[in-house]
Amino acid sequence: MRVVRPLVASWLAVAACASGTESGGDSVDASAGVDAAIETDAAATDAAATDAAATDATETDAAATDAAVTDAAATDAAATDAAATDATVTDAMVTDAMVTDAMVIDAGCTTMVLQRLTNPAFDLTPMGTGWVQTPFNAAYPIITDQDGLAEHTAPYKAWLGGWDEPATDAMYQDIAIPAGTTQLTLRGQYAVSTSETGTSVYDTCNVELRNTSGGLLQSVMALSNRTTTTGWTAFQLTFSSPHAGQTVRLHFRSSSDISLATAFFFDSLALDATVCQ
Ligand SMILES: [Ca+2]
Ligand SMILES: [Ca+2]
Repeated sequence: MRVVRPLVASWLAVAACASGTESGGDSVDASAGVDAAIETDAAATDAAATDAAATDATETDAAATDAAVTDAAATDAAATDAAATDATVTDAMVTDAMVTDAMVIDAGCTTMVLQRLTNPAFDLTPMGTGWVQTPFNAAYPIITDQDGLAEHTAPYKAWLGGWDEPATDAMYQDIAIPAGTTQLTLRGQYAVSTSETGTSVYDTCNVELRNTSGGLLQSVMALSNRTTTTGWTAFQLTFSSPHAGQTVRLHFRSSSDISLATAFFFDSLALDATVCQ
């Protein structure tokens, strides 16, 4: 059976209050030292002016030498280009790409963050809108307002697990990621409570980004009876690829062993695609 425990009563939020103390320092009047420095600089400037003529002559010679070196280098570069025709063509192609990027930047674009999940906080009616659910027991849909933990956002949350028998709960949603997406981030709230007391993993819940064939793209969270929380806990993950123009699947799956339930809760999700338009 699904075990409903008084989770909230045991999860007391602790309000931490940080305080800081400003620290100050004494200022130092260094005006006397400045006066001395100015006098010293005046003497040094006179000396520098005397040396200026000689320095100019030296610099002129150096400039002539540099010009000669530059000519030689240019000649070498021309010979190299002529010999390596393929390399020159490749360089030109790379340059074109860089110019195109620069033109996009010059033209300007507006960076927009688009939340792509349907019913991200699970609160739309009818209950479960936008999500494909495979509950262990149809009488206990995963998206629910049943007791166990007060919703982070009312009236509904997702609840996987909580079974004291072998059971699997799963749900997912397929999401079209816009072309031009430069960053893809999942954020939200989760909570884990367990009746297990041992140090081994008995009950698990995995959150994964998959392709629409079920193949793993990237793991989001691997939760278990060993990763309990003290109430709702924020999480955020920026995926290693933005998956621009692809359809991806956000997938949740819990697995319970034969006894001692572990419950996994999720709420107030958002899948943010950052797009430059
Ligand atoms: Ca909610
Ligand atoms: Ca268990």
